[in-house]
Amino acid sequence: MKTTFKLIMLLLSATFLLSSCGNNNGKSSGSDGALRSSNAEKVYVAPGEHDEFYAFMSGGYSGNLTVYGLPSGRMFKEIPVFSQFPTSGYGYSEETVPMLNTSFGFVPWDDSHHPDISQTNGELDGRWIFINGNNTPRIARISLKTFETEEIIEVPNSAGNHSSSFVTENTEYVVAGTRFSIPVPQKDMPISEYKGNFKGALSFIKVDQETGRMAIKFQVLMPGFNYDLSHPGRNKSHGWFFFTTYNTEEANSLLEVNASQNDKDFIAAINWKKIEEYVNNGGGKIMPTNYAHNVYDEHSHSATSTMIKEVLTVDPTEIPGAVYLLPTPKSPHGCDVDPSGEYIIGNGKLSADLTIHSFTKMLDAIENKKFDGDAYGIPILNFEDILAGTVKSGGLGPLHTEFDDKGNAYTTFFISSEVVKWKVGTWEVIDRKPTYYSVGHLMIPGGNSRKPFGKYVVAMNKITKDRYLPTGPELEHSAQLYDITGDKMELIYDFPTHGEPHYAAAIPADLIKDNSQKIYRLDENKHPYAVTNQSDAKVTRNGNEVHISMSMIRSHFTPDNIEGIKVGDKVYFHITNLEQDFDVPHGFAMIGANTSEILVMPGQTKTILWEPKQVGVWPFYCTDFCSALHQEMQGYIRVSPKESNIDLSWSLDGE
Ligand code: RUQ
Ligand code: CUA
Repeated sequence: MKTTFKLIMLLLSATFLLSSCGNNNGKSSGSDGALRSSNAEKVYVAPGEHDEFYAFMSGGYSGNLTVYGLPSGRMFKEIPVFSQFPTSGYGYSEETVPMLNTSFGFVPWDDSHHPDISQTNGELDGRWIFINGNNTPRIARISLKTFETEEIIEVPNSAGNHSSSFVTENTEYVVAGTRFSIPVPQKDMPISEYKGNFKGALSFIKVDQETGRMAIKFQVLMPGFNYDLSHPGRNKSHGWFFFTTYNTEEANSLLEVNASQNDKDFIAAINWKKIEEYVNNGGGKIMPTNYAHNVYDEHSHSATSTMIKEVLTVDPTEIPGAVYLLPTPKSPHGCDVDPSGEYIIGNGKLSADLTIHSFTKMLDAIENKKFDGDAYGIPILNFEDILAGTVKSGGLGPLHTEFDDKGNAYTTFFISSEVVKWKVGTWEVIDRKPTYYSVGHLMIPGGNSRKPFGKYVVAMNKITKDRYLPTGPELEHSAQLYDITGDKMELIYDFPTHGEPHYAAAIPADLIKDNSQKIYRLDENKHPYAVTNQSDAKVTRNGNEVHISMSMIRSHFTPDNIEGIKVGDKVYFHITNLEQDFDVPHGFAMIGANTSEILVMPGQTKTILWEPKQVGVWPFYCTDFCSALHQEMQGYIRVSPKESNIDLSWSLDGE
């Protein structure tokens, strides 16, 4: 106990040391190539030219997902996922409010962590990207055709949905594992009775190959450890999924000490194919629960939220051969599998070395029962019998490993603030480069697949300090781009990132860009209040609810004068953008609106609620500079007292 505590203190002080002496590091990178002028060419994307890769970075506490180009580091878009986004009206417009519905009610934010791109045969296919909501456990699916969030499913029996949202080789499943173990089902009980009584749910969410629709197929109820990160098996290990665990001590207080006692935690190896077969044959137990499934329809431009009342759970001890525990030193974080599927890497963040397990040896150890006891009935494999090797890097705090296409691996070391390149199979260290500062995760395009594109590595750093002009106490995080085409890595670029990118995924632009949607077709618009022809614009009243079906086109609204609205009304503006040209959105802003503005894409209909509070004549206008006459794109609403009997009327140019 004492030694562990000392080790932690040592590691912590090392972090402080690095971050504080880091202040002159910005200038010391000359030998690392940051100042070499030829590097400028490597990241320079000339005006009008396109980047080679799309990079998707999680937003962390922003709850969203940001899209960048590589190598330029230019940010293209923030995709709203778990958080309200007044820029477009996501989470405010009537159509998108259901996207943020949960069993806890409307939750308009989250902490988004780990994006992963869909795969076919273990290769990136550019259909969808998934990301987890960490706080209120959810998984989102985003279309890479529209770059919009299409679906969010809540994950019951889960808390701190962290070992998520990684996909299997053919996107059969997107997997979500709980970080915190909890009582399952939830109940009122003393916290001190955690040990032996809480459970960790690992959820396997089936993805429909045509539509992408998600449905929880089963949850594996594991012992009450913390499940940190996960990766699918691939190639020969396809059919398995691997999860790092920590707090195998099952401590419920002062985890920084009490969850660092065991010399080894585990990687949990789950044979999901076996469990799938088991549940397909009627295995498992249906448990009553309550969780939201929210789906956005591209044609009605509207989301619906459905509450689901049960989930299928499985007890891993009842399925022989389904789950094993691989001892792994010391509170591992990243759980990574190399492109061949043979090596499973546990990045023990409190250790110096990196432990690599062999999948072949794992199967052999299972076959020959080389066990070292069990945990709650789950066999623990004997460490020596499954060990493939160790990378003795001399770094501190290994966190996450990705791979290139030449048999090399790249590991971040948080405490020693560096990226270490090593050879898969010989475990020798080839190169190491500092990061500025305190790198968390790293990303190689396709790094979590059979086919990585080993041209760049992006390091996502936790601490920015002096890398950019100061912006007060709050700074954006910093990413660093390394060229990894040579033997030695070369730092070639720094760029700020939005929120806190915990993780990222990138894909060659060619796999997405030609499929990217340009407009929504008006003739496919199925929104109940769509106005596809401006002569159909109208205003209707139902009690104190007023529905305005309005259209917009360069550069007017139809109607643009409305009378007969009263204080106390609930006014719904249903606005259709009649444009059918790429990149001609119009916006809509109403004075005193307690919601947000909305941005309406060509062919789309969106609705915003306005509750007029004051008598008068109030203007609205277009918020997106859409033409030379954009400033003319405006209108008026007359608001009369509650008891007035002025009839509803609307017009455009007196008609
Ligand atoms: S992740 S660094 Cu390691 Cu969810 Cu944050
Ligand atoms: Cu429409 Cu500005």
